[in-house]
Amino acid sequence: MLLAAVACTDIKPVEDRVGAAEQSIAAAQAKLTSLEGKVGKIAAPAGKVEYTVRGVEIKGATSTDSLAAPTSDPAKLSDGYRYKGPGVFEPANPKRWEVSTYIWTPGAITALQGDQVNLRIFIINGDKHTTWVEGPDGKEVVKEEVQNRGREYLMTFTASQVGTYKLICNEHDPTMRAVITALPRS
Ligand SMILES: [Cu+2]
Repeated sequence: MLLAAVACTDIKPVEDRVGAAEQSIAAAQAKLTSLEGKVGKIAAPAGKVEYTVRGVEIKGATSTDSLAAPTSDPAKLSDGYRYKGPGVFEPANPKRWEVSTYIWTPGAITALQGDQVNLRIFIINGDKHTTWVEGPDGKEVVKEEVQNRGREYLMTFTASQVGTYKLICNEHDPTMRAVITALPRS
């Protein structure tokens, strides 16, 4: 009898600990079940995205020996194109003709709604670009500023609206226009 009483006394604390452990496991399982219901539904926190954008001029030239000059002036197709016809700008090389345009590269950027978007802009070609950012609603979200060759500029805005923001250079629009698409966060 004495032996049995000792055994019961020893087992009781163990049973208590097992019971406590079972309660902890049950609580953890309940927590896990509640979290599983939220998987894929938790929006990522708003962040900061930064892109380096370059202002560049791209050119294409040939000779009338290879290809006749265009019959309509490319500069009249859009404000964004430049054209140097045969002999007009290069008398010493009368057969050469050239087309060019200014662009931003990259020209398409993606962000999530609520992100702070930093555009770190470096001007490689062109002495002067008057640059600003337009929001999806057509309103100015970054004030217009003059940007010069060889300088770096930081344009910052919060993409509070879903839709397309535009980085625009007045002098070389519409070709010098980059789009920043703000997607819904979840
Ligand atoms: Cu420009």
